[in-house]
Amino acid sequence: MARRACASLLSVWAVLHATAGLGAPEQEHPLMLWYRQPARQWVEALPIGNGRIGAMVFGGVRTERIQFNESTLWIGEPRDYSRPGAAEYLPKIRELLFAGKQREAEALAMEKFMSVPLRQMPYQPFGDVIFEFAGHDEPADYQRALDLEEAVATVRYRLGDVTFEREAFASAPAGLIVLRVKSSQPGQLNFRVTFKCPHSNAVVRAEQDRLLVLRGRLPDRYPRAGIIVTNPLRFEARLELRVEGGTARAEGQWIEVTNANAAVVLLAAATSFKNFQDVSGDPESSCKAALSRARGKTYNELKRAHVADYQRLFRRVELQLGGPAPIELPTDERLRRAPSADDPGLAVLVFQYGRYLLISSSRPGGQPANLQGIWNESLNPPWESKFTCNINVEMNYWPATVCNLLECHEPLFDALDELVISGRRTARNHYAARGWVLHHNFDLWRGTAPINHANHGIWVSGGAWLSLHLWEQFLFTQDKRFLKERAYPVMREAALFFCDFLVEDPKTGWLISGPSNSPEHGGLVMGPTMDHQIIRALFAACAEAARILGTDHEFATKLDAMRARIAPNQIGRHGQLQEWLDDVDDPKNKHRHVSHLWGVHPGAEITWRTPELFNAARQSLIFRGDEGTGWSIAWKINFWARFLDGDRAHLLLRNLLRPATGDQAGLYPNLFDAHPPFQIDGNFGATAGIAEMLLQSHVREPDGRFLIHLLPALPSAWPDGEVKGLRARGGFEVDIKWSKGKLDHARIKSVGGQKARIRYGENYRDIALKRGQSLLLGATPVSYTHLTLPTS
Ligand code: FUC
Repeated sequence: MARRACASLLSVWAVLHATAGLGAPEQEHPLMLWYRQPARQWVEALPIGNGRIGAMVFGGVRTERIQFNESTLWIGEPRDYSRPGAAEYLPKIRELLFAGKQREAEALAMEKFMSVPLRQMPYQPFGDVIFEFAGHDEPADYQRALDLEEAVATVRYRLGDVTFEREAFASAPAGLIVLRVKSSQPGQLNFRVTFKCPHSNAVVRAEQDRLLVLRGRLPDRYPRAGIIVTNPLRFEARLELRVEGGTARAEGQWIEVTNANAAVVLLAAATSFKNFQDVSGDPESSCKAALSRARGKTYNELKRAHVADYQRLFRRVELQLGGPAPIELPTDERLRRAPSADDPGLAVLVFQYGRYLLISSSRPGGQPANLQGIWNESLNPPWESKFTCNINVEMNYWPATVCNLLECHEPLFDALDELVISGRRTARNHYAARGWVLHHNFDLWRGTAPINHANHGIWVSGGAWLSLHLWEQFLFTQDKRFLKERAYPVMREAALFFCDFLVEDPKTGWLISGPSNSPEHGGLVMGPTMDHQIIRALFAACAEAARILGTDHEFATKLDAMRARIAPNQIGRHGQLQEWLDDVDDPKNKHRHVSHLWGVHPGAEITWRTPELFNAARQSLIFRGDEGTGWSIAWKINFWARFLDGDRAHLLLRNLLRPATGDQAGLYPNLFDAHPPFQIDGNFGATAGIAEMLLQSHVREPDGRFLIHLLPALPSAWPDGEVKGLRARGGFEVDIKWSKGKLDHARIKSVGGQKARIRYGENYRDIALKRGQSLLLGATPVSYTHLTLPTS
């Protein structure tokens, strides 16, 4: 679809460029970020990544900088952050909070209850590959681009009659970054290449004429939150050069290439990290192994394998929104224009960019996407570029399910297996509880204890929320083996923690959560609404999973009974959904977090089926306003979609599709989301939000069937369009085509073999499809045809 539509766009494009005399991008489709000048700052450079190694391509002419990361290079070492004996103070902290003495409770918690050390460790940059092209001073027809169809970054310019081209991609199958530099005429390519490294313990040497090595350790001693941290991690990068024509010569820290036609650079990078308890890996042999695997393969073979691997994931979903899509404009100019002229094509680009970024930063076997995905140039990144789990890391994974990238969810599940081990210690030491608990952040070392400050660090629902990601994966795939082997054990222990942790509120008799907080808002409290919504969802999911698996009958019954006693959602005096047990919300408060709406999204206990709570939640969102940090705006897109208000969701989307300024959320020139500063959650949240406007499947019928809601929040700005390959709960793949604001048809394919009810407007249709069967559905419930397609 995208390609067909592009053919006509492209001819327009070609004409425009011919008349304007501009250097037009050569690619064949509009899923591309492109620019007429090199990146001056990091947030203009273009990201590539294979899930483990990420790089930012600057596209400089005389000097090219490829700043790279490897996902396991972090300060610190295996350690237990929990504080033995903390649990002794839990009753006193609760007593103080019940007595209204929040300050005293926080002070006691700061002294006796927090993580050791108080902060977690930062993610680190690895190094830069620097190319110098002497004499490349006055380029003509300069253009750099990132092609989302192939996941390849390119740079092209002309010097006199010679055109120079560079291509860079991060290959998951090869485990390498691969670059090619080439000139259009033989013997014209002259450059030198080296590594730079921001860590003082690193050494760079050209060990052979075609081999550069960067070898290092992180600083021996690193002061952090009042303690000295030791850093046992070792790291190594190896750069292997293949030169076509010409010569290559090692010269100290540089390799010099003279009179070549083309050169291919293979970059391997690794650390000694094996898992959160073991740093005895050998980065040198990891790099050598990846390079030797690539040795028999030509550049074109490596590229073909990369493109095939990437497209297997990327091409599952296509989106087209009619209306203007000024692809003849470079992306930075287009972004500057977006606030004054709506650009649905930019929404498509941002939607697919989110999918691109998830594929590039989260692959099976690797680390989950952190606050910056995998891309970070700073020794001291914002919020340590950790895994913040009171919204951020969850938002990173919202597109994994609905946007059909289910494998990209796996690194999060691997991290969960480790967090269970660490979280059991924290449950025992801080709460004398069974099961496992995770507070509002984790790092490479899987810290689970409360960090930073009691007024926001003691938030107990990180593990519960993340466990629900396992459940969601099951809902989307209906894979019972996954449920049994991977999901249920983690969910069960997360629920077990809350069985021991919940306390009876002396005033109401309800079971409540506490000490905890409503994320980063209002300090340490008993009974924040968000916790109760999450715990209810976890208990319900866990009980349902036990029944599906035919296990833990009594435990499931106990969870049901406890769930019924948890403090309910309450409507307050301003008509709002209460954020806390008491009716103390301030309708003027514009705080970025809107945590008490968790039950609307990503939760599902407040829907159009519960109109009073639904309206109260909407009122709360209206009070909070349409601004916020990047992720906050992105969450609000999803909320408004769930409130079935497409135009308001679109308005929020436009608040994100604008240039970021010093303190205003938006997008940077490379379309990275600005909190500000850069934080990747907003990219992923926007992608999920666009999907949520077109398809929802969180509402269930009393018999457990999911309701697949077509075009629930279609904005008037997108009257015509088509989406293919979205996923729905219950195990479905959904294509939808619409025109003039109305459904043309939808195709629903079963991948899980469950029954479902379809909703479009006020039309409903029940379906029962076997695995692999599809149904073509028209705009009204009578106009449908039954198709049986071969199982793919
Ligand atoms: C949460 C948010 C901040 C920021 C940080 C990484 O603490 O409240 O806005 O996103 O995570």
